[in-house]
Amino acid sequence: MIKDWKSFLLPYAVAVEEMKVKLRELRKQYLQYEEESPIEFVTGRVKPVDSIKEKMQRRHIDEQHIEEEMQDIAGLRIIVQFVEDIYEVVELIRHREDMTIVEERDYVKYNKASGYRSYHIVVEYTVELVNGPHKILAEIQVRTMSMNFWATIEHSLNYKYQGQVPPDVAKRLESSAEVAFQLDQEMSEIRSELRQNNSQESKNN
Ligand code: 0O2
Ligand code: 0O2
Repeated sequence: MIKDWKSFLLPYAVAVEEMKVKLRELRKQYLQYEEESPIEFVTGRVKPVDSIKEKMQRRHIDEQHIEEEMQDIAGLRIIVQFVEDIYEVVELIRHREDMTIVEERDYVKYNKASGYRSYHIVVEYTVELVNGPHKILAEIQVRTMSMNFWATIEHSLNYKYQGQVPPDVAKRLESSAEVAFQLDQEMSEIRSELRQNNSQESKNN
């Protein structure tokens, strides 16, 4: 039995704080040297103890295996403007030496049955504590603002109705996820056309 949850969660809390700073720093660097940044904003949280316990029961995870099997105790979210930015951010993380990708789930190309879209990366990250280095797993979810809008509302509706959303509502949520994705695609096309126009104009000048 984990008696002292505060101590157990300490390395995760340190990791979330450090990773938020590091990922937000990337946005600052982009804006310093370029006109746009693939990262719009970054949020992070340590999973609340009640949610950890609920997930342990649901996924039959025992305490000895919680550190390897519950990959989202430390959770980061990177919100981007365009779908293409998701893949750019994933590559940025892949090339970092302080975060090692151990698993990837592309729910952007292969959305979940609910309609959910996001790119999930599980990374190994080392925090330096007073008693030495400690490796933890963290889950980074990379998604557009439109995917975030949908997931935030769908998550709160599911929470409110305790996962018992009526089938017709679930269907509407699923089709609204498609509408959200069409919006993403339209925005990407608009950007691409504007870029083409700009490069044509600069060639002409
Ligand atoms: P958390 O743990 O509070 O970070 P902060 O580190 O947030 O205290 P900052 O960078 O001044 O300091 O905060 P910011 O950028 O104003 O964001 C406040 C919170 O709202 C952050 O995270 C953001 O990631 C989140 N957020 C949600 N929607 C938006 C948005 O459209 N634009 C921006 N810039 N931020 C947004 P949390 O989850 O509160 O965590
Ligand atoms: P939180 O912190 O409340 O968001 P699972 O067994 O599905 O819980 P698994 O297989 O470990 O999880 O990982 P997966 O599916 O890669 O990621 C789970 C997380 O992705 C969820 O965390 C959500 O944040 C998000 N997610 C996955 N599917 C959906 C969905 O259909 N709708 C929404 N809104 N979010 C989804 P938690 O556990 O809900 O935690």
